[in-house]
Amino acid sequence: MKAFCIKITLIVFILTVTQKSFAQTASTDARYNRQEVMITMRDGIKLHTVIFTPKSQTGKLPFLMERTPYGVSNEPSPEKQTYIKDMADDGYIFVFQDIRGRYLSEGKYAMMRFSRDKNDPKAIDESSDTNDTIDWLLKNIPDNNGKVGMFGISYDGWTAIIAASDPHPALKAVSEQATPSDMFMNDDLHHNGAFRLSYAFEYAFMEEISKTDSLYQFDNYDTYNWYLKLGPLSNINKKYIHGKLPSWNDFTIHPNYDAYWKKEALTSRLDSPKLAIQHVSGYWDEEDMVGPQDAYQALEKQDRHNQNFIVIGPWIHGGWAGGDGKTLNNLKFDGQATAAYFRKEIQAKWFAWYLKGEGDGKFAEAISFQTGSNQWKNYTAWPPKEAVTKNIYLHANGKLSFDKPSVTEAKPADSYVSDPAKPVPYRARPIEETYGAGSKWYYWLADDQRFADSRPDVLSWQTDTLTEDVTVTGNVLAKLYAATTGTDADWVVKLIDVYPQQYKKEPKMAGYELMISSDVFRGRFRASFTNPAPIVPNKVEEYTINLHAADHVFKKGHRIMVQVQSSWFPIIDRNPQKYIPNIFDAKESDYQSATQKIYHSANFASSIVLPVVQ
Ligand code: PG9
Repeated sequence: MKAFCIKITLIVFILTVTQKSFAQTASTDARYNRQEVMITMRDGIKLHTVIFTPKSQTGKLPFLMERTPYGVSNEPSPEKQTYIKDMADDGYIFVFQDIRGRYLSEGKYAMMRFSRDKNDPKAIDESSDTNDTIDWLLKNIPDNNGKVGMFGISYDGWTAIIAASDPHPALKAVSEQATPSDMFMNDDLHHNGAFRLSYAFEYAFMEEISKTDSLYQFDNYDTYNWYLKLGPLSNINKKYIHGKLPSWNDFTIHPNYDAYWKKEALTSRLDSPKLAIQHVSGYWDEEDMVGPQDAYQALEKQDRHNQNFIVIGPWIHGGWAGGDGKTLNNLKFDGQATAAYFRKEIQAKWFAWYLKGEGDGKFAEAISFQTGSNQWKNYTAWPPKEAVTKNIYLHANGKLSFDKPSVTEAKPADSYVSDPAKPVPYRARPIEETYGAGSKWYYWLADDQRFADSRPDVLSWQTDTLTEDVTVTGNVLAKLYAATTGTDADWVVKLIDVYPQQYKKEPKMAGYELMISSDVFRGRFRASFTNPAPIVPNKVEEYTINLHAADHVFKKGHRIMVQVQSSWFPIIDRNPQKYIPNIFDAKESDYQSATQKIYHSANFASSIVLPVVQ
């Protein structure tokens, strides 16, 4: 998605306005000429494309292209779009295209279409559509310099990176931003095999019920109630959708990490960087935080010509595309305009070098905005090699410390009852429809976790007040030793920065519990994501959970906290807690309460593995 703000505008817009016909719609003061064309693909299907050329173009210019499922008819002139204004000021030929089967493009849509069989000359996929479009542009748009760049956020980032996997020779630079990489392991549809119910259902409905985006009409404003009343997942088709959403049907028959998900994943589609690639990720991206980190790692192994770069900042999904980025919900970054800086100093300069040869061509391998210290940092590798892993351990009485539990630990474990009839909400209720009016979806990863920590089914451990800063830069892991009375369980682990209870600098943040990294793990997948297995009741198992990248300074005077719980509803579907081979087939009676035990003994020392920079 281009940006969360664009997504809101887009949805409001599409709900109220019908598509306009092809017309020259540039306002008189626009600095770009606009044309709308239908470009014919190799199989005869025509794709709707909007092209902007600068009115005062003097020399030859490169193309900058974005391909999207979200509709391009209403694309304003580039210099009026905050996201690309700096590049519009530099001068490019901008191209926006509706992908196959969406909005005004012909053909059939497939969500994250599989790669084509290259032995079949008639086969198509997103990269062949891109290549056919580039062929057409080079021949038909005068005064181009023969070079193309692609950019885009989320789905649009995915179309860009897919184009880079099988690139047209003219494609020279791709900035994929918040692309999903593996929909079973991270990103929009699942996390570590746990199904992202509300997102998957609402997104599939939005994209597949019609060619233009439309929202599901919930009869309950608080969708927590709607999903709870839904009961077993099979009721989505039985009661509401009746098999009309192809993706939903696929989710129900692919509950494990099988060939379907592996084939879709970027890691199976990317080999080496064949052109310059920039990956952009947000530390608080509620949709596709991990995708760019994964795609970067996958390509980095083969990056022989130093063409693979990563940028990570303090942003929600697409948060760098609009506004100045001086704040993130309640957080403030000491006046640093992180989004505006990205657009001008990173994105625009990077494209200017690779498409026009302007600038010095010096780009750091990894650029990160470190929160807490609120400073941009350049690293020679991501994760940075200078970080040293240090475990921070859970203890009895809610304590957390860098000391390992000893044999004299007061109590070996803490426990709670996880009841699927009363799952822990993932954000404070009411939980509005994901993209519904007034939805607080966009910021939920940065919400104050105090709404959850008083529940009896959420456990917390915290350090004493820190006497010095603790800087965490790199990938965070949780090592949990846990047992359940059930035969399946979800484990949600959150690493939290607790602000001082008296916080004069920003009184609204006093005592704030800010998630720095978090994730969920579905217990059945502890040995294999492909072949799940029941958990043996009451047996202590070790779970290693990737909590992904962080670059954060826990400041002196703050505390570090860890929370553990077994539901995150309805973003994650309820685990029945009784092993059912396919949870999409579970019956109401299969959902049962379970007692969960989290261990912190000398033998079973649960901890968070932190990459600490001294
Ligand atoms: N997160 C969205 C998405 C991308 C790809 C597939 C499914 C969903 C998006 O914002 O585009």
